[in-house]
Amino acid sequence: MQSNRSAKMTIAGALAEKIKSKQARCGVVGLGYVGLPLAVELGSTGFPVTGLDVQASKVGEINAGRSYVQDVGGDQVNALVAQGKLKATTDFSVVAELDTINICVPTPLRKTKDPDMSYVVSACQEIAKHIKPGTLVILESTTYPGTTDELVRPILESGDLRVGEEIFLCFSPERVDPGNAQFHTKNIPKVVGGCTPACTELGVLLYKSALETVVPVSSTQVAEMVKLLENTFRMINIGLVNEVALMCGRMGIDVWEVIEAAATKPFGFMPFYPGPGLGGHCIPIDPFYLSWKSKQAGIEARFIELAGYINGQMPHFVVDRVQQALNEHGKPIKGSHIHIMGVAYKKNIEDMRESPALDIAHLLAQRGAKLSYSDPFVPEFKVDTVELTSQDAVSMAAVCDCVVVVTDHTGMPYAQVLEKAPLIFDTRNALKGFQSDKIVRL
Ligand code: SAJ
Repeated sequence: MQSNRSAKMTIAGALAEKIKSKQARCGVVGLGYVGLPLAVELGSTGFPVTGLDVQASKVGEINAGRSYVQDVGGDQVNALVAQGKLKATTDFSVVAELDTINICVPTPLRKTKDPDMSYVVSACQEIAKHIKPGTLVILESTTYPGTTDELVRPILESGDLRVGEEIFLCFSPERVDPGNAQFHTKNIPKVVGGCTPACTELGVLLYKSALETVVPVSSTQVAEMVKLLENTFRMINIGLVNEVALMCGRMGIDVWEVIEAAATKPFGFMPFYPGPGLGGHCIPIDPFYLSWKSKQAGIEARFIELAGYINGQMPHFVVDRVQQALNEHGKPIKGSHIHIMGVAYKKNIEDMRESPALDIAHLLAQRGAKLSYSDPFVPEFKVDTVELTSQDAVSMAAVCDCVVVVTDHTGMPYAQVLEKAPLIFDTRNALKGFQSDKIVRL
């Protein structure tokens, strides 16, 4: 009669063998900018992968061999689907046939700046209905420390399977940086921490099979906190440099020149740049997962709150400065034609989530400006209830009262715009190196 302990070792051991031999049937829940690249990476490594998503449209695209994620080539998806290495479904009953499941669903904030865990909870509830013994589950969605142990684990253990014995549970922060040509899923070091040592070992084994560098940590809480430190670090430093920009503006100092010179320090300094505000689905969101949890632990995260306030004020600051610049040209903002260059939340991507351009356009329209925009990555842009389409920047520069550079996509016709525009407000130093009294910089 096998001892209970050796039976559990057998379960973990059998799963380890499946992973080592690439026979493990991998599932990825949530096929967005994190899940789809991971599914493709696992499939390219040789694992049979099943993508799971609640959106039938995404499932249909993948099964038709097409990609809808900027950094994933349609040819990659098509090849994997043709080889039978990748398929997608909305049917969670397939979980019963899976050996590993990575959860990559959104973790947004509610309007009250509290974490919205609804996507994670519903994914885990679906998984719990069908999960079999010998399954490794890894949560990748950015979240507060304690989520995996306090929220996910109880849902997965709602049946008679126990984490660390019949099933295994880890947290591994996603570090996808959309549009980054140098770093992608395979070569970004992967941090992973499990509920038990056996969980961690299996998580490390899976990622080592597909990725270049794996960084095991001692717990799920450490892994959860790693990601929040990374992104809170960015958000606070962006807030700091935005505040320095406000100071320099008042003191008549060129903040861009200050940062460029400070960046010559070969140690102990890392340049961040002022901008029109904080966009994206990570940096404006993740730090508030940390401040929410730390408040529960009795610590006010004052740095986060203050940086959040400063970053949130930047669109208002930009609009005030535009109004001031127009005023110096004898033009009220009301009735002026303002052309916005670049509306995505950062350069060279198409993503509009939390883009500061949304706030800036709304505030300008609220003050009576007539708006147009150019963005090669964003063909349509809705300002309040008005649907705009991307226009040719040079033609617009010739007829507008002011151009506002909000997102500095590479390759936009800055020189020609400068030639034609009567006034340019540059929030990104996109016209670095150009000298003209038509340019007003943040
Ligand atoms: N921003 C500034 N000044 C800066 C840097 C950024 O105003 O110096 C603005 C951007 O314009 C954007 C927002 O902040 O509106 C966020 O920019 P980001 O460069 O942080 O880009 P994200 O949001 O795509 O962040 C992702 C993150 N990746 C993950 O969470 C896995 C972040 O951790 C990366 O460090 C970042 O990409 C990156 O370095 O590109």
